[in-house]
Amino acid sequence: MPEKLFTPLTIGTLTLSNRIVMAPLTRNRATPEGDVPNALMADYYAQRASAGLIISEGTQISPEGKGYIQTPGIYSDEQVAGWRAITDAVHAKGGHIFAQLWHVGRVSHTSLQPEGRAPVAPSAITADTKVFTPSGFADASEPRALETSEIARVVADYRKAAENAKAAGFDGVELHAANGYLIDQFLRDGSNKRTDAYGGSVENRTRLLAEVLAALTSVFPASQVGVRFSPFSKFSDMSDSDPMATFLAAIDRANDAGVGYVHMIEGDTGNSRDLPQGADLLTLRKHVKGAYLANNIYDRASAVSAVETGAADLVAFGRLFIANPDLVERLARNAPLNEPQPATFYGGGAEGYTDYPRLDAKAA
Ligand code: 8OZ
Repeated sequence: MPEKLFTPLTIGTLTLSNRIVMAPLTRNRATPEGDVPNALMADYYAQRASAGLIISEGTQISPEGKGYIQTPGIYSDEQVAGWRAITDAVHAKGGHIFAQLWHVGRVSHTSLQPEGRAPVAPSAITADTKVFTPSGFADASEPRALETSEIARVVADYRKAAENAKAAGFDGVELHAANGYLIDQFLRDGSNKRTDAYGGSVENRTRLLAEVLAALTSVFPASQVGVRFSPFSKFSDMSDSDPMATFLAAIDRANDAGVGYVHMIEGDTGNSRDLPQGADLLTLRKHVKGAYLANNIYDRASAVSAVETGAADLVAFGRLFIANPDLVERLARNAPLNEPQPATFYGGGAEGYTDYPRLDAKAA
């Protein structure tokens, strides 16, 4: 009997061939002119198509949603055509792929924004974090607080991006509501000091999340929409006075929308699985009505165990998928893994991207 991690999972009408998910991973290899997904990216994703589900790298829903150079977008016709070649390549290998819809909010720089404008955010509070600009790493710029009247336009940008994802052949979309980007900035009270219907109470701070999920589920069946949270992550200068209350309410919004899965970054993104006092993952996990996708520093043993015990339905791997295109086969055979090379994570070409060897190539 294979461990449950290696068995199929059906979500709505989609049957994933196993419970191993390729996490969304920013790699900064889109074409610099127009942030267009390209053939190199198609090769990279197709190499990883044996994942039960691939979640694309964050793809900005609008020019305003961009916070780093060479991240792909999903608002122009060229971008949709570029993504279409990628989803075709993944489907040809029997895989499934969702688009991660991304708006960075305040985690941006004037040099990356249309007409050099200030990035937008719930409140005019600068994030103490770095972004990657055309001239290298820079401090995030001071943002401008969105007017209440502008929020409908932001929601419409998300809806349009979901329509584009559908046109590009994606099997679904994941809303990036984690890691200190726009939706997360609204959720947590360290970054949201608004006094309108989108700030203050937990109900108000989760309102944008609910409106965006409603928009996405008007385009895709709700089971083909996921949402990613990072309740305890400090990444990009984030904080909340009561993360359990905030994220139980956020999960309520996800449940109300009927999403297919909730993707939880358990701990501090990419750094540690330590949790603050009072944090309890099992309580969050039990609150999720759809599938629960766990992420953050899993290895084979902890992933097998999480799915076996029901602590997770699916487990996402990031760095291990960077270094092992055939991660599913390697984990299934308990084979040795390639080591990820951080120097080539962000930007560059094929090196450290599409040239990690497969097991069979090594044997040959
Ligand atoms: C690392 C570098 C740039 C962006 C995230 C989209 O943390 C990111 C990201 C990660 O969600």
